[in-house]
Amino acid sequence: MPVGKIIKALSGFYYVLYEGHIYQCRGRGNFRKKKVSPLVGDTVEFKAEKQDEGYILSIDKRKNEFVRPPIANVDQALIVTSAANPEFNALLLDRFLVLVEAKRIEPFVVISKMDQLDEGRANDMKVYQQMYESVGYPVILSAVNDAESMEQIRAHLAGRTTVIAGQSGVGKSSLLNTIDPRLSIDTDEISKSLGRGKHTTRHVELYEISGGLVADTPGFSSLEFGDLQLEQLPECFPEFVQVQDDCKFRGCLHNKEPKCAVKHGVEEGDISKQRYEHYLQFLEEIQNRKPRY
Ligand SMILES: Nc1nc2c(ncn2[C@@H]2O[C@H](COP(=O)(O)OP(=O)(O)O)[C@@H](O)[C@H]2O)c(=O)[nH]1
Ligand SMILES: [Mg+2]
Ligand SMILES: [Zn+2]
Repeated sequence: MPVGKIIKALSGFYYVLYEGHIYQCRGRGNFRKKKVSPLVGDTVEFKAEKQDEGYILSIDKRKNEFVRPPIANVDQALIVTSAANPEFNALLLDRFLVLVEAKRIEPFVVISKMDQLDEGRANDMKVYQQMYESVGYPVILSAVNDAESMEQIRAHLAGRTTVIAGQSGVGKSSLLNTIDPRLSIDTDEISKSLGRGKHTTRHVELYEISGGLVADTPGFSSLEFGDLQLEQLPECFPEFVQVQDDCKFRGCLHNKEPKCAVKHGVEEGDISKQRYEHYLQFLEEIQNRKPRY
């Protein structure tokens, strides 16, 4: 049986990519009894006599899976945040990074719309770039009219399955369309002229870009930490993980504890004070979360 990849799910059909062709399939088989339903990103065994009359027979074991957006087998997340319109927001960026780290997927960051900044503000973004890269996150400063930045992003997408996260309006769809004009994904501009309102990206679909697959999803629709446990939060900051063995207490939350290596790192300027402040804010948010039963 051929083994392909689900690149789109719509109205009860699954679209399976196999050797450059797309097969429209329905679900059928063992997974139904096991109450597993196919997800975009699944590797599946299928059978198709015709291209529009296929059946999915089994689903391969998933590397990971997500509910919002509904997708499986993600290798990395591209977090897009804009330098302007909407204004750069480091707190929101750190929130996305935590959510992605918590899912154990590798993030990389694009700061878009750099063409809208004057030199002074552009330099501020370079300082952010250096800081995040020292944490271990690749950062690309981009603009759709800056071909070199588009090429860098394309190189990052090659050969892997990527989800794109980021606030509405930061330029996610524009970026993909620029990298590969064949995609013609709806962007804000287009949807406005069609009078369809702002929320243009509705279903999850994987697009082929330079040998990789990319999902332009509505992003992480929930930016809440949901079921993230308090103890997990420090693990979502790689620069904390690097020094945590030097904290006096095991399981140090780097908050009120004495002899904390993270706080020491902040004082010494080795760890970004702003990232640490955001961490404390997230910690408080999780601590104040209403218990769920
Ligand atoms: N100046 C500038 N505008 C951009 C850039 N990228 C996107 N935009 C504009 O930002 C708006 C939102 O873009 P869109 O791709 O729909 O954002 P999405 O909601 O993240 O998919 C549109 O009006 C785009 O033309 C960029 O690099 N520079
Ligand atoms: Mg979009
Ligand atoms: Zn500590």
